[in-house]
Amino acid sequence: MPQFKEVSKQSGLHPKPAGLVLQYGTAGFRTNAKQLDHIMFRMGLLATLRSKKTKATIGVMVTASHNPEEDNGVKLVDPMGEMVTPTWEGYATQLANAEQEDLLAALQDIIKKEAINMSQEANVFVGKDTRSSSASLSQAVLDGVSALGGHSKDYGLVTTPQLHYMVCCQNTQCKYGEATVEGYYKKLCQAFIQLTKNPCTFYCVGVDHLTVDGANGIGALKVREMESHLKRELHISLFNDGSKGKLNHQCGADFVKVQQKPPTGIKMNPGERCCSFDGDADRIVYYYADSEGQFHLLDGDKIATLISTFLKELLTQAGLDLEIAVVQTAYANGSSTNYLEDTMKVIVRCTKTGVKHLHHAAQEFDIGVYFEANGHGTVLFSKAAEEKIQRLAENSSINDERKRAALLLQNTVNVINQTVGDAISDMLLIEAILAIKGMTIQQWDAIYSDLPNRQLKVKVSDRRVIDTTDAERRAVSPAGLQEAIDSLVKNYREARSFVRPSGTEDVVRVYAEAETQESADALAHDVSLAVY
Ligand code: 16G
Repeated sequence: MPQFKEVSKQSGLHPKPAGLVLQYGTAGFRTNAKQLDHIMFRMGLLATLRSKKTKATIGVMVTASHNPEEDNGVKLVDPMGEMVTPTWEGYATQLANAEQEDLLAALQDIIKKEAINMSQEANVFVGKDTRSSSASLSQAVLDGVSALGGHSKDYGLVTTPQLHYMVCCQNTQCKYGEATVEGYYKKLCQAFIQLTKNPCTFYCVGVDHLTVDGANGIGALKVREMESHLKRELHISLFNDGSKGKLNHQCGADFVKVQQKPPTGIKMNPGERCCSFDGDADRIVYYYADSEGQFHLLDGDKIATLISTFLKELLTQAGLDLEIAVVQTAYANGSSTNYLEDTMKVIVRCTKTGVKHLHHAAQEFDIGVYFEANGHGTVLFSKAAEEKIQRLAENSSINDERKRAALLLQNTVNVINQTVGDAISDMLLIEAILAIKGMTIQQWDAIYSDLPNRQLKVKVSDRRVIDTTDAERRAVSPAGLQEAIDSLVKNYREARSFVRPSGTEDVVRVYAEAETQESADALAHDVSLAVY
């Protein structure tokens, strides 16, 4: 095949270090940036094949999310903006690990297995985060695409969810929106402005101000870009905007969630809402300090509760019979699950960690709200649900209450990036909900009280010896581990604990929750020793 000559030639410029083995993990490849040049080139090749196979535009995002600045990574985005399918994750690993001389054979193997028509046109969208390594690595992706004769569009610096959005817009012939960054801001901000034009907005509760920690990453840049579209409807004080600090260092959503403390580099006034993005702006957590200076975290579980409560109320007011569910993972705080099931009476599902699992489960409902406790999440509306909402919003013969609810639902659909968790979109939605409900962050926090919890990581010689079941809530191997955890849990009240091998780091993660912080800490410690 003529393209193969070019692949051979170009791959010589992006050689694989002999013997290096990397795995397409929970969210793509992720490791020290120095090891990634050949991976990027090959992901350019793979995205081109995937595009030929699906006859659609495919996305490639160069980012390592919340990892340190020295790392980088790459994620592939499928036609509707979702994560690439597991079979192709397998191909990604296969292609990444083929030694230099076996690369063409590995490519041919995929082409054969998938019966790819090589004369089919291919289109790939490429985006990157602000890491210093991202420029040359995204060039390597572009080289891979052109080596196989594909067309590429380089979006340059974008958040991960923005790239997912562009891919979806392109493949829906712009039904989902315009495939430009401007189009993204316009769609989300217009919906936000419509939502908050309600008479009782922030101004009547005196909290129109939001502090944002941009994690010194791409999200900060994009919040700045978006501000003019918000028409001063939301006043944002942006910290950790990349002008001084290091990406994700002592800041960002992952730091705040795991450390359960505020990021450095921000100014927190008592009672004021603050939020942190992660390094590629696909996660968000909220927090505030009370008048005694005590820190309060509102994580993905609190966000899911706020959003699902709001949607459920609107569905009732609109008189729409749509099934709503919340999808969580094992990390969801026990109090959130109890509140959702017992008080809110919504369906709750638990899946394995990783966005693709939650996204998939959420697709089974009319409205699926999915959030990981770490702040990654969004809301999915089925096509039928969107159509029902649309029809009601256009119906002129319904009463004012139903009409108002239908219009709010319609604008809620438009403010949400349904392709993937999106810190910017989630932030606008949360701000709008608080405004509409005239709710302070303290009132939101008081919906339920989190059970104290602790997360630890344990370094072991081989984390793969741990295998789990029941959405990672129980260990099936090594033998005896689950029994040991069960007996440790019995020592504490309202306790729960689980272990799972990380999909992004060479560690085992331990989670524990219990009635008091001391008990949660002690249980996590005990369980770590059982793993070790
Ligand atoms: C990745 C996942 C995130 C998950 C985390 C778990 C995506 C886009 N991101 O960041 O959802 O919570 O991995 O990491 O899927 P772990 O396996 O190391 O605990």
